[in-house]
Amino acid sequence: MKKRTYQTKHIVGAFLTGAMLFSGFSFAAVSASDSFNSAGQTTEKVSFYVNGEDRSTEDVYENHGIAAPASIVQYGTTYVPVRMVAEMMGTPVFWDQSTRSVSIGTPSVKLFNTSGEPTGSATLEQVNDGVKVKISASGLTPGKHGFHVHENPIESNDFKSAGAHFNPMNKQHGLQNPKGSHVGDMPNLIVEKDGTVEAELIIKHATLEKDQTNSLLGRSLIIHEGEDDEKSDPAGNSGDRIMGGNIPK
Ligand SMILES: [Cu+2]
Ligand SMILES: [Zn+2]
Repeated sequence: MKKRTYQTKHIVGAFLTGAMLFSGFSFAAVSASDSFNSAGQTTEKVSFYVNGEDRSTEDVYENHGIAAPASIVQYGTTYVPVRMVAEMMGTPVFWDQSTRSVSIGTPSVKLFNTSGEPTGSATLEQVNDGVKVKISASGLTPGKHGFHVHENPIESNDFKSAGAHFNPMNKQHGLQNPKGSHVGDMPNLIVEKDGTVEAELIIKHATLEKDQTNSLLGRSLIIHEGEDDEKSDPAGNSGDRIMGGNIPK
C-alpha cells in the first residue's frame, strides 16, 4: 500500500514540475471547458478514484484565483494532466464520460439504481486467468441476482442502452450452457438478508488491455432483478435490469 501512495505522489510531483505542457488529451479538453470557472461558481462534479478508493469531495479548491472542484484536486494541485503523466510512468488512468469518473490505477465502477441513486461500487483488476471483479452494493432484495458485463455503457440512466451481454466470441448465454458462455457471464450474486452483497468474481477470457476484442473497458456491469438460470439464451431469464455502472476506459 505504501508503495502505491508513493507512486501517486510521484505522478503529482511530475505535474508540479511542468506537466502542464501536456494537455492535448480529451479529458483536459472536457474539464477545461466546463469544470474551471474564473468567477468561482460551482462546477460540475467529477468523481475521482485512486486504486479503488473514492477521493471525491464536494469542496471547491482555490487555485491562484481559479475555482476548481476539489474532486479533481490531488495533494493540492489540479488533476488535468495527470493522465498523460501517469501513463508515462506506467500507471493507467481511466475516464468514464457518462458518470464523469476518473480512476487512477484500478478501474472503478460507480453503481447506481434505476433512479440514479448511488448504491455501491466495483473495482476491476487484471489477474492471470482473466479480470477480477470486486463488488460491494446495497439496496437489493435478498437472494440470487444475475450479474453480467454488458457490451455498451449505460447512457442517461437508461439500462437498456447497455445492450446485450458482452459476447465477443459469439457464444450462447450461460456458464452451464454447452454452447456457452458469453465473456460477460458471471455467477449469480448472492445478496444477504440486509440487502447488501460483497463478492469477488473472476471473468475468464477477459482483459483490461485497451483495443483488445475481449477488453472490458468502456462496457458496463448490470445486476438483474432475478436469478440467472445460467443456461437460457440470451440472458438466463434473470428479469429486469435494476442496478449497474459503467467501466471507465
Ligand atoms: Cu445482464
Ligand atoms: Zn450472457
